[in-house]
Amino acid sequence: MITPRKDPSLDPSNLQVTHEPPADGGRLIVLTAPLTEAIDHAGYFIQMALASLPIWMEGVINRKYPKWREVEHNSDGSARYMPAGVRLVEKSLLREYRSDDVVACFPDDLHKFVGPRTRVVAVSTHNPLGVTFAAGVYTSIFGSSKMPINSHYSRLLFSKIKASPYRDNFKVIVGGSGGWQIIQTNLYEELSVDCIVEGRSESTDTLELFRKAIEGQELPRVVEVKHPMDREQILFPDTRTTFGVVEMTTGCGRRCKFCVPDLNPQIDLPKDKIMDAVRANVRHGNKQISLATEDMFIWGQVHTDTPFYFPNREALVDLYSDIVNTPGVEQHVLSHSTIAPAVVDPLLIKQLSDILLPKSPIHFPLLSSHRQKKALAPLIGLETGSVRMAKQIMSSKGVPFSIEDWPSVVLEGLRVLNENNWFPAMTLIVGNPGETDEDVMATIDLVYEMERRGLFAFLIPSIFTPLHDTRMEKMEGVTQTRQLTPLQWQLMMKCWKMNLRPGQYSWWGPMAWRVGAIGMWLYKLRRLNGPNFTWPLWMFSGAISEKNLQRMGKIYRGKPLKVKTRAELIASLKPKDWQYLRADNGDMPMGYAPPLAAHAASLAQM
Ligand code: B12
Ligand code: SF4
Repeated sequence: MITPRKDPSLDPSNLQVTHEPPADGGRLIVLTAPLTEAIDHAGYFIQMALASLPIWMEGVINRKYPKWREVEHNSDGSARYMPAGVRLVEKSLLREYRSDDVVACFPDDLHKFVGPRTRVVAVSTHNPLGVTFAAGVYTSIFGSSKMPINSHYSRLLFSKIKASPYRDNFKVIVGGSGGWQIIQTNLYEELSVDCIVEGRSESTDTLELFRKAIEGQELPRVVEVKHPMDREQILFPDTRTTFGVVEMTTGCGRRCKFCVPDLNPQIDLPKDKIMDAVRANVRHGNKQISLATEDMFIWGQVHTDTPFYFPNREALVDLYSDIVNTPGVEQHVLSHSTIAPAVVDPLLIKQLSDILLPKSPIHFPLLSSHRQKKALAPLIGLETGSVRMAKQIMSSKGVPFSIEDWPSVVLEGLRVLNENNWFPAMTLIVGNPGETDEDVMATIDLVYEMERRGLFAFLIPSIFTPLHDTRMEKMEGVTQTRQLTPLQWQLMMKCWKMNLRPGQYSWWGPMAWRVGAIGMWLYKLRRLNGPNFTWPLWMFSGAISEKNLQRMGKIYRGKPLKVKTRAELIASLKPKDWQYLRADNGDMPMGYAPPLAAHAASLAQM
């Protein structure tokens, strides 16, 4: 858990700047989000870095992106763009309130809209305290000041609201995927929050809550609102969203025990509404679009006669090509996916690459074979290389393949992806409850096997975090970096070493890295992270070769894995699933007969 430090810049009494009250008395309902979650600058990675780096490293971001704090406004001072969550709250409220009662603004502009007339300030937040996967880990590895940059800015927002001279007149309602963090840390008073909403704003319960707040009634601390059960009830933004985020699906269906979004119903949203929201973004000045999903490959295959894990190739190709061909869309980025579909339908990956690569803003010059060196980088969960662990926490992660074959599914899927210039960011969970040294060694084996095969994914190890409401909510894994075993540290450092491979081809790269890593260790990290961290860091720095470190008994070098080929994986499928395979991918199982309709069509062509 992140321990908040006392920072005078967050003290509301230091923030009580006197402004003229808004001429119109302020808006009835003011919506906002932390600056670091609202910015639409420099692509996804900046926000991920803001969530993962401690506040004392903010200078790194400032140097790399000197303009990251510059945001765009509409003529009335409201925000030109806001995270999709804010836009949907706005849209939900506009079903009941007039447009001049509701406004969405950046934190620095709150004083322009919060006035004596304001009754609700509603905050949408993704990750206010940095206690989710990955975000907390890196700050705690790096720091005496453990607060991630994003948490600092979230707290700054709450301090500004707390310092408002009209604070007694309005209620503060918080929602979004990070609201649970405030519930769990019980920071209501400190952050000056009255109520947290768990669930989607479309719900009539949310409207009821706002009504109560406007009437000045006491609000419960937590309100759980229902998730819409069908696609028609989900609203879409008709103004600009941060990074052009438009929802594509809710839920997932693979049922991993640690997962929050999987708790939502599996819904794929209608294409016409997605396209309207894409056009609305473009109309309001956005050039980038990203479809938010847990697994892009289920779209078009939810509640059809085919199991969702056999992707609907035609539907996906049609959707994505219409999006990238929408006039005004100059950039498109992928959000989340799973890896098994790449093994199931490699031709789908190829066709999507042909459509999506030209509009991808991501360039990997040392990895991509695309003529402009473009790449696609969805976020994919690898989580563990241990079949024993995978069975416990995510037994359906690789369907239609058996979880026994999980390492092969990962390696084969990554091969297909890399061949098509997809270089995914893959998350790994370290310190799962009950994780043994053998489990960690199995994951290390998988990572070394990737290296041996020349496969590339940006590996993001994070420490197990029991997320609210999941089936692992009550479980505890590793809680501090000092508790990590030498093998767990080694896995984390090996991932980072592999990630830096494409950046190390200059003569000075490895040298700078060695000196930097060891200097940092001498200066700070050895005290923070304890003795188990020492040898993995030497391995990471490359100052002593891995071979020598293994000889010295300081690290475990993964052993070669016996991996199934795609043909062997396909052959392992249950015969009842053969009907969903696409023959044009090849590798069909022995005894496969094409489905009758296709067979008849091919005969007719003869
Ligand atoms: C797109 C996305 C991103 C993008 C863009 C984020 C942005 N600022 O717009 C990027 C890649 C930058 C990103 C980064 C991160 N993300 Co993210 N992201 C998503 C994703 C795929 C979609 C989010 C989205 O816009 N959904 C659509 C909107 C409409 O949904 P929503 O925000 O939940 O809003 C609904 C409700 O929550 C509610 N609501 C929202 N706000 C409010 C406010 C009020 C007052 C009320 C009443 C209701 C309400 O109503 C809305 C619907 O009507 C989700 C997964 C998902 N499917 O939700 C993960 C997800 C939200 N991200 C997650 C994480 C962990 C991160 C990172 C910490 C990852 C990292 N380590 O770097 C960072 C944090 C970034 C930061 N600044 O701190 C987790 C959050 C886990 C948690 N908090 O418990 C999720 C759930 C993914 C996951 N499977 O774990 N992310
Ligand atoms: S595959 Fe990903 S989104 Fe789906 S249930 Fe597992 S962790 Fe959740």
